[in-house]
Amino acid sequence: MHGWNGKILRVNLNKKTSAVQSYDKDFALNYLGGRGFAARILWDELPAGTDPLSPQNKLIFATGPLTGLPVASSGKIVVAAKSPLTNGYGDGNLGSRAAVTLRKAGYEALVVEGKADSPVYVLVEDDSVEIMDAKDLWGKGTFDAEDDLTATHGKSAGVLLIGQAGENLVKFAPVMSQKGRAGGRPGMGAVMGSKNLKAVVIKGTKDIPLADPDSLKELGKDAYKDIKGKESYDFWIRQGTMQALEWANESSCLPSYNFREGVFDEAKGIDGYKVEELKVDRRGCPNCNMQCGNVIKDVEGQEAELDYENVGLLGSNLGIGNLKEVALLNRLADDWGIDTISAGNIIGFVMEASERKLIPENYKWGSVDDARTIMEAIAFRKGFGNTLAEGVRHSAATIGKGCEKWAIQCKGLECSAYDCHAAPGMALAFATSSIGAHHKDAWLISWEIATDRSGYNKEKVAKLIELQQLRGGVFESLVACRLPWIEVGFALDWYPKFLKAATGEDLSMDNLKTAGDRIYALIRCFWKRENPDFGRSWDIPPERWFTEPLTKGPMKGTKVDREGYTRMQNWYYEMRGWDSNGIPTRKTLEALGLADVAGALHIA
Ligand code: PTT
Ligand code: SF4
Repeated sequence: MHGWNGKILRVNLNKKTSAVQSYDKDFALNYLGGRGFAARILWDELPAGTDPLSPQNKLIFATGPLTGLPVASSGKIVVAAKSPLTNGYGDGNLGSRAAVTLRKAGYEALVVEGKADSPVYVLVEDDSVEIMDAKDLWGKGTFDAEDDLTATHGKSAGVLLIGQAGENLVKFAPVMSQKGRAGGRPGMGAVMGSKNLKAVVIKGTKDIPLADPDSLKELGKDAYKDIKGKESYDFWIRQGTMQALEWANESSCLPSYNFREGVFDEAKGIDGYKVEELKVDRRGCPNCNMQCGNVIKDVEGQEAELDYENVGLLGSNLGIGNLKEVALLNRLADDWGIDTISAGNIIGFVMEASERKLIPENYKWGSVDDARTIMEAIAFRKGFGNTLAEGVRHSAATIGKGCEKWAIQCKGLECSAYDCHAAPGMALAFATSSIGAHHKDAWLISWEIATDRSGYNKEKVAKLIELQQLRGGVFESLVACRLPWIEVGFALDWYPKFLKAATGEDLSMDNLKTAGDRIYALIRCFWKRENPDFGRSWDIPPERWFTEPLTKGPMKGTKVDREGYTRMQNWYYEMRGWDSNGIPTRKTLEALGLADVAGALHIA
């Protein structure tokens, strides 16, 4: 096989063993890599009803046929497991040297199962696999722990690790790398912690087998040149994802005060231009020539890497208009290994609960000290932080008194930084995303705002499905960063060309989209198998967006129309070939080569 190594590395922490498993071309073509591999492995191997924090859960690090190649932004890796936050499928995608070194060690994926008796890390050096003692690393933040591991194993080693939040099983702890790359929002870091696994360190020196290495090299060079020549490239380099902040505020979708509003009076203090003023460095993922990690110094003079989502949730959503204060919260989240989106969402929820006097603590909007106190309580599970560490859905259910209506989540995952009072299509995108309310599968909102923002129509639903195929299916499985395509207009037709040179296979965009549909349907079935009552009532966005209109900004008075939303939800199921309860039909599953999955779920 070319393009794929054809090997998955298995490590069992109970038995202290490792093994290499081969897979064939059919598996590669049907599931591509990354999310596709992870979803199939979890479906095939997890006994139904597995406790996500038990040794039986499997933690999967998976790359794809483009990972690590000298082509645009290919230094990414998917981390997946059954989620302890949502009880469904969970994954995330982070940039890390480990993405490249895993492929160079000869594997597409590493699957970790079992639980070590005491803290360990896994060391992979090509064919050698060792389970190493990590007692001295346990309890350390990700910054110090990664420095220690790099000092021991050298700078060429890729490191994936957790902070104290993952050790403490905070249910929205992601896996971290390179002091500012985070992936696996629905608690992949907690799954790692539950296995007593502090880190994975990977060194690889082999060549990835390629069908046509010369063409790939040429294509890669041309592609990097193409990206650099794009009109929007220079502005991207200046602001990166932070350029979205001005747009979000002007478009009234910047979450403010726990997603009550879509505009923030102090937006100028935390926007992309402010970043330009304060920027001291730029970082990013391997193999990328449009690196987007903006580094500034926080209020304590320490470096922190900022992205739009982080600033939306830890800034405007908390009423904080000082970027250096936001950077402090961002740095602490990176060091403790806690997801910035869920953390900012939950802190906003707590500030609102305090304002409404539903909890005894007196927290104030705009106070970085209060936000820090709450985040620390979560990361270390102190006091009420122990409840908050279970996620906003659980916290709202614990407090009761109607606050579930303003717990801003879908399927248990906290919404990322787009207020949807005036974006019904994006509300549906959050509600139907495969991991809970995350924008990665379908960032419909920019298209929606630029077209028919207030419409409830089939065109919107069709666009949503297309984005889910491309973003949630293709990019998550190839595995490559999608930002060259989305942010600077790098054409999609480069990807089949890269694949042809790497694998020798003619895979058109339509083939890839079908693989995307297969992966989406499989993940949907995984949710159903793990949650027997799973169905259309799980695809509903937060109540606040239906019932509390915006009170200011250009979209003042707007809220989501429930009937219009239901119509779009119905069209969505029809277009996907799912039944009216949102479950893929047998016909759809068979057409995607998933008859066995239909059988396992007894779908007639
Ligand atoms: C992603 C989510 C995002 S999406 C952001 S900012 W964004 C948050 N970043 C966090 C962070 O930082 N620290 C922290 N402690 N928690 C964080 N949680 C949040 O995690 C990220 C970029 C970005 S920046 C985005 S949009 C794109 N995401 C991609 C994706 O999902 N798939 C893909 N094929 N390419 C992507 N490219 C872009 O990557 P999750 P990263 Mg992240 C400090 O993983 O779980 O999907 O959550 O990977 O290396 O940090 O790059 O405005
Ligand atoms: Fe990483 Fe940003 Fe480059 Fe994507 S554009 S690969 S997120 S540095």
